[in-house]
Amino acid sequence: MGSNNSTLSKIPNVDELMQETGFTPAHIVRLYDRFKALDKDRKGHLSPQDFGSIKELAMNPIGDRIIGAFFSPGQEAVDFHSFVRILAHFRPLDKNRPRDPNTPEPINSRTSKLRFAFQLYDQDKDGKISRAELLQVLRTMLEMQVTEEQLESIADRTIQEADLDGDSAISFDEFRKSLEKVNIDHKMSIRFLR
Ligand SMILES: [Ca+2]
Ligand SMILES: [Ca+2]
Repeated sequence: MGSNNSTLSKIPNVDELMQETGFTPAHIVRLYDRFKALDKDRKGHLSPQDFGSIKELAMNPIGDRIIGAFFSPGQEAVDFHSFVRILAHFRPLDKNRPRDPNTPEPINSRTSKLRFAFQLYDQDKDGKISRAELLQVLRTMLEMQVTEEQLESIADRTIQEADLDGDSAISFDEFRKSLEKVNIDHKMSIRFLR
């Protein structure tokens, strides 16, 4: 624990960060080591290229989009705190912890996780997944396995099933309802934290 403490003391506002994300001191230390290892030229922040060496992302068909989620529009650097906040979306739900209704929604709540997944689809950030946006994701995920015609029919069927207000796009609310029974932790099992 001694070396953990000396690592933690290097991180500004580490207590707030742990409270906000729910990560334990041991998690934070591991993430800090991971961050430093990714930051090969010791810039103190990560660029999109630094993420290229994460094997789980390189092999993930929508890895580029996940990497994109770490960066705000026009931004090319992510510091340690933002890095940890994004990764907190991948932390399993706290099933047994009672939630104080006066505290803000935890980052790893089901709703936050769904919102994170939703924005991976909604690339123009207009709050809706259009048919074109859905097609783009499907095309990357199912590359080579299906014909363009089959892709389009999967996209149309998906929208038809999820679209409740008939605007031929999927809003966040419709997205959430259509995923009501899916185990979101399983869907988001990117194992950064091993
Ligand atoms: Ca959109
Ligand atoms: Ca709709």
